[in-house]
Amino acid sequence: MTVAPLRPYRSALYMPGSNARALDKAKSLPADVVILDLEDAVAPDAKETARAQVMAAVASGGFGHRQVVVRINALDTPWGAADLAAAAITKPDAVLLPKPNSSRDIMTASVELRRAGAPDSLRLWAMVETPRAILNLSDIAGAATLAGSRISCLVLGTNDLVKDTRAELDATRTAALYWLSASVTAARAFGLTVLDGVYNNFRDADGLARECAQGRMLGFDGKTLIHPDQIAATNAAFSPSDADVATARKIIAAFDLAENKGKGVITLDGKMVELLHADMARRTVAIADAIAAGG
Ligand code: 1VU
Repeated sequence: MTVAPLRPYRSALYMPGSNARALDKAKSLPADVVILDLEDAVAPDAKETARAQVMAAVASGGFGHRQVVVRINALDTPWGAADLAAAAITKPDAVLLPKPNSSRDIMTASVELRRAGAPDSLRLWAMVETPRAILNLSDIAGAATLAGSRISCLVLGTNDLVKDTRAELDATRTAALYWLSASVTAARAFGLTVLDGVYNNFRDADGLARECAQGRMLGFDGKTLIHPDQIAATNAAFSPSDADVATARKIIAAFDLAENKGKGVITLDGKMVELLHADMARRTVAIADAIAAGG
């Protein structure tokens, strides 16, 4: 099973692979992840140009702390196989696979990546964007237990889920809560990172803040984005606050006291604190340190 390394995944910005200007910006924007898109953001007649542009951008490097992810076209489209083969030799940090419905789809892409010469370090990220994927979340995330699966992250595709289920999302996203929570649970069960879907109304800062807060409460590591203006608020929402970090350090320090050595539960500021809270506190501090170090 893959255990995702402790690093921030607060903001993951999609950028159309056909938009050279957007790709140029990828190296300077403060996103933790850039997703160079060959799929939905690229029109059919621009697919080949986009692939060439994206691979040239990846090959040129210079992304600093940012994780570089290439979203390929699905393997049953005319472009998917060539996208995958190009990514395998260009070596982004990960390939994002659209519309997998089962662990079999994950393993097919993993095997194809190996055949195409991808290094073992190249990860596979999976979109969760079909009703069948929701029904099969345990199987998809459970691919992490299979040798060579490469899977390390689930990415919610809420727009596609809305289309396929005919649900309607309001500000509360009530209709999506089952998809969102089930995806977080599946990711955690198998040690994967998990990212919330996009907020389409990119001029609406209040709506984005509300959705980020909700995503964080549901347990997501971060959120996928469509516009650079969404990055700062999303980074803030998914960063531990100063108060969170101070509390975490206090819990760690309390368990480190000689009188608390060997104890499973202590009282701190009138509250019960267990060893599991110390584990959570260490994670909070480690993420805060990683953010402070630039990712
Ligand atoms: O000021 P400049 O001209 O230098 O730059 C523009 C624009 O190019 C840039 N920009 C971006 N740069 C990088 N990545 C982006 N995603 C991005 N979006 C814009 O920012 C400057 C200001 O742009 P703007 O405010 O004038 O916005 P536009 O009207 O140019 O673009 C708006 C859209 C929504 C079209 C654009 O943001 C975009 O294409 N976003 C990404 C869409 C996408 O990738 N969709 C597919 C993934 S979502 C999905 O599939 C759900 C699972």
